[in-house]
Amino acid sequence: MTPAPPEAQPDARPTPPNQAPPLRELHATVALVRAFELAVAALYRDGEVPGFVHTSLGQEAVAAGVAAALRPDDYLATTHRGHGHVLAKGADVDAMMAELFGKVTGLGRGKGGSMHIADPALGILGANAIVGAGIPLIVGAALSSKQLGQDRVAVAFFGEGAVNQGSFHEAVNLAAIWNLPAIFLCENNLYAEFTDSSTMTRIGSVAERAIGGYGVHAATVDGNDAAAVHAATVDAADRCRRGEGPVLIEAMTYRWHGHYEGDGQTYKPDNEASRWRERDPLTVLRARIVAEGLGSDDELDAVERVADERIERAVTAARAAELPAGEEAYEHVFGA
Ligand SMILES: Cc1ncc(C[n+]2csc(CCOP(=O)(O)OP(=O)(O)O)c2C)c(N)n1
Repeated sequence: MTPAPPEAQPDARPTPPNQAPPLRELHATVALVRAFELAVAALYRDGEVPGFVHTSLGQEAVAAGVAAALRPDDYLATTHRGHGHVLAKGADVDAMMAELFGKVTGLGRGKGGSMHIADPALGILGANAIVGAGIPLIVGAALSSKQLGQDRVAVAFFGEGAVNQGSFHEAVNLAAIWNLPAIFLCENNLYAEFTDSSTMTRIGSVAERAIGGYGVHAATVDGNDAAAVHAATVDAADRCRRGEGPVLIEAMTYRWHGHYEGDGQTYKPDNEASRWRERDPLTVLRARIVAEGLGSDDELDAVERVADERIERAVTAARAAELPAGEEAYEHVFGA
């Protein structure tokens, strides 16, 4: 049995007036990621984007909520499903799209593709095709921040499937005993590849595992509510910057598409997807924005149109760009 989508709880945790979540900013980011992922799914289906792609459709609120709570100089590491995290942290949209096309104008000059996006200037230490590999990486970044006397925070995104990897346990334990400014951001979308994640461990709650196993502060949030994710991340980053050590956030969410584009999802029960789609991150945000008088449906439609047009421009530019020249096949393979 997989858990049902969380019920909407608009009044469960009233926001103090001086700390209102940036709802319009969150909406614009979710809209941008949604437009990017929809375009990528179609481009992959049509054979324009090579390799494998794993989209985050349905999970966009996590990327938006976390990124809006970070500073530009904070670190981030992500996974095979990391387009949204990287875009929300500020990666150039044209360079992201070109990278997926394998074009020389891409963030990695077209050599990394979807699963190896990085932009160190923005603190984006990389997407990673190896499940769990980004988690120790951010412990290193958090250690450097502490050693250098900076107050930069490092965030690792990972799925609940990665929590059964040794790298997760070693990394969380080390961050805990060294009191490092690390945020472990688990996007629990209920499935790891084609397997119901509840069949992989006796303890269903990742937050409980972090608290009981390693004594770190942990919280579970509605991952389809960008404002709730934002509030949890603001709290986690504050704790980290105050020197209180690492925090784990378990964001409950759902991926709308398959593990990879083209996966038929026959392993999911009937009606599960439709129930989660009722809690579409865009719908959740729009309802709150309209209810709080922060924007009208027409204004929000316009924001979503702008996002679509931005992605269309990125696709046009990526199509027109060149592939890397054959002579540079061995250049930029290792970072200095
Ligand atoms: C070390 C390692 N083992 C196995 C794989 C194959 N693999 C790719 S994604 C995946 C499941 C990941 O599930 P989860 O961490 O929950 O992330 P999600 O795909 O749900 O975002 C697996 C087993 C891999 N890439 N790396």
